[in-house]
Amino acid sequence: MQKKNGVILALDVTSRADAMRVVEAVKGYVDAIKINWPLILATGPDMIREMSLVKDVICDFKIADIPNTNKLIVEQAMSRGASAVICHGFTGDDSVKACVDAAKGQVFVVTEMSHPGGKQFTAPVADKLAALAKSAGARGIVAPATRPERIAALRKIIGGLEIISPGVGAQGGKASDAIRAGADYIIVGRAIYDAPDPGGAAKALADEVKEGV
Ligand code: 3DU
Repeated sequence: MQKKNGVILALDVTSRADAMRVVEAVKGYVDAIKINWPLILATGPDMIREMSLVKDVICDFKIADIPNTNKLIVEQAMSRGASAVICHGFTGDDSVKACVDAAKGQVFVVTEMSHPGGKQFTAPVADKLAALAKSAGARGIVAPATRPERIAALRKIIGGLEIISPGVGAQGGKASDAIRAGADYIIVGRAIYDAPDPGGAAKALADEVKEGV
């Protein structure tokens, strides 16, 4: 994934037709497509390959298991064309390192989650999760656009690692706030794929990211 627009599409639609329609409209304004369980369960894992022919794919499987299972999941995702994966860090350093090894470093570790419940269990340990991402050799972290001040705090811990940031739009966060706080990319789903004009919505977000820098 090379930064051009600073926008990652969260493609949480549940049909191949919707996936194709949205990707066709937005592909000029996003740098990667993030695929999560809804799309995979609805259309099958070959969707990873199909999307990877259009854009870099990040498999957001929130991988959270013992090291061997993590390794097997990551190998399946990467062999189908994923460029990167997202894993949880609360499973500990051996589990995260298993993902990092299997993905050759192309791993983003979830820290503080962006929804209200993210404050309950993930926020109190987010600094430690960010430090773990760094020590395990991950590419970056996932940090909440709904709390830009937390992006800034986590940036201090991870130094030059990348921050990808969900929570813009439907969850109430603002793209420019997240970027100004230190995010490299925003992750956006509903505010793009539910928009009457997904291409226009993605372009507006890419413009906002540029202005926010
Ligand atoms: O709220 P949206 O529709 O823009 O989607 C956000 C996406 O990012 C969605 O795929 C969700 O699973 C993911 N995500 C978060 O929303 C919050 C996190 O802390 C981590 C991932």
